[in-house]
Amino acid sequence: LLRVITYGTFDTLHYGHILLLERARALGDYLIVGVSSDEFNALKGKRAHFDYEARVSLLRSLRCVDLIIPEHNWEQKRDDIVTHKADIFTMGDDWAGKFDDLSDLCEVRYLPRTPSVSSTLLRQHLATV
Ligand code: C2G
Repeated sequence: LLRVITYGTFDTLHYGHILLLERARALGDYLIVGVSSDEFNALKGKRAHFDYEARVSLLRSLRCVDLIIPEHNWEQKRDDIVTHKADIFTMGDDWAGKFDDLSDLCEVRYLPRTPSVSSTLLRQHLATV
């Protein structure tokens, strides 16, 4: 069975994240998601609205997510891939090329990012239908 791994903050979980996770899961049979800790977000220069526990609890509700692990730093991916026997590493293509160094361990795939879905975009769209 093919095991897929991906990482992210997944703050204010939205359509773009969910599409990405469903497509990541569809690359194989089992999806592992590394969720950025609040401390790592600070390192990434990202301020999440929701804390780690809240972001994890939302992801747990998704059928396509099989296992959640914490993401504490940039360096852990290689160990995670080995530990969790991941066959495919995938990220949205805003990261295209950035993780190609992992290709000695597993397949590296970048999936098209969903044009960021915002209430403004939705409102504009709904006004046209
Ligand atoms: N994403 C997407 N469409 C969006 C927003 C995000 O496809 N409209 C994807 C991103 O490409 C990423 C995943 O959803 O693959 C999670 O996005 P973020 O939570 O923004 O994660 P990021 O801050 O990019 O952290 O070590 C990797 C980092 O943890 C990635």
